[in-house]
Amino acid sequence: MKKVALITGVTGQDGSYLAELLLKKGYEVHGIKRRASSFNTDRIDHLYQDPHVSARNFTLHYGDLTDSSNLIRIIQQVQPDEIYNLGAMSHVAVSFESPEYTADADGMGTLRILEAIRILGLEKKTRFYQASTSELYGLVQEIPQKETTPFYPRSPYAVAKMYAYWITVNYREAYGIYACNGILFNHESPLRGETFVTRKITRAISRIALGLQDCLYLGNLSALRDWGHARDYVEMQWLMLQQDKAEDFVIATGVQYSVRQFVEFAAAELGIQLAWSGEAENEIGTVVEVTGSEAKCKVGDVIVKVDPRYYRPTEVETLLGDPTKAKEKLGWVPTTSLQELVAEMVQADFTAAKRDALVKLAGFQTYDHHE
Ligand code: NDP
Ligand code: GDR
Repeated sequence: MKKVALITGVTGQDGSYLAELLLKKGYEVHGIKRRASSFNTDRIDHLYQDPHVSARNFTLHYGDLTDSSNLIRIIQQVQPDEIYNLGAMSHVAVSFESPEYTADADGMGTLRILEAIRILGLEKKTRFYQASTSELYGLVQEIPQKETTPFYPRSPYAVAKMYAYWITVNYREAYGIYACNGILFNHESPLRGETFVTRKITRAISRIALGLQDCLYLGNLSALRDWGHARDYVEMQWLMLQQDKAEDFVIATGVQYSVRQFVEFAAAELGIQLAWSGEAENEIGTVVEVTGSEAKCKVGDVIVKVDPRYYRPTEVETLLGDPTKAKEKLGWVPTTSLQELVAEMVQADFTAAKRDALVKLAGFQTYDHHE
């Protein structure tokens, strides 16, 4: 019998990689997507199967984490062996603008799924994965952070995710549901949303190199993060649901870099060397050497500037994970270095930027998104 999985947030970065992984493993995969006024399935279009073909193993359902009856109906219909709750308003800065919605989707949404499992009597059948986060550590109480490190959330997003974390633990203990939290540190890829800092950097540097954009505006350049590759991390999400006993795990690389270093690596990938000057909100990055044959920017160009608009009311300055438990129990080995991750992201964005440059050269108008 094929295993059946249901993924919330299937249209997101992790949802796409996880759906691909589960389909390769022979699962029947169901995903929940939101209704939007434009197409929002770019990341999973390569997995699409014509609904007119009878033997499908990838099916999308309209739904939303804020809608209990919709979730109950989908779970009743799908009867999943595994639910991966990846859906969330996942942008930390935006959560300060929309705190109530974030609490509803990220916090209450998790409760709604767990209650649906209970209402439908699926406690013994359905295993549940909760996309928990290193943001729970916020104002860090211990370096590096592991499963036992106390939480100190620093944003409405992290506070909502803290509720989700504990309700997952509580339903495991109260009702015997196989439910676990993956406390995942930042993970990136060419599919990363364009407004998260890594992708914002790799897109902008690519466009600047080709003369499509002048400057990249960023917030806190000194923030330190433990960045891994999303493709590696979704494998651990799956493995967490394949154990004898449900447990919570930290997934991280154990290596930390600053946002400033990420910019340097991305620029270097296209043969552009930068020097930094100024302090904090006046800091700028100036081109000091260009060796890349395709890079059009010149020595002396200021291509990075700090804009305090991107500062957060309360910031998470440093995150560094200790994935020892996952290494011992799940056999976790982070396979992608930051340099390899940056190279993959820059190459993908440089190819996209070249396409835009060609379109422009042919006399057609192109518009970039702004944020
Ligand atoms: P994305 O932002 O790329 O994807 C989020 C997904 O959730 C999208 O499919 C989005 O739909 C969907 N979604 C948003 N709101 C709702 C809602 N109300 N109802 C149903 N679906 C909704 O995030 P990632 O793929 O990067 O992350 C996956 C999960 O892991 C998230 O929960 C995130 O908080 C968490 N996480 C991520 C980490 C990372 O570094 N990537 C690290 C730790 C945790 P749409 O496409 O329509 O917007
Ligand atoms: P984060 O990711 O908040 O860690 O949450 P993000 O890439 O948004 O920020 C990382 C760090 O970079 C700093 N920064 C900027 N961030 C953005 N987005 N834009 C900027 O211009 C900018 N300049 C500096 C931030 O201040 C921050 O310190 C991500 C999300 O995927 C969450 O859903 C997930 O839970 C955590 O990672 C782990």
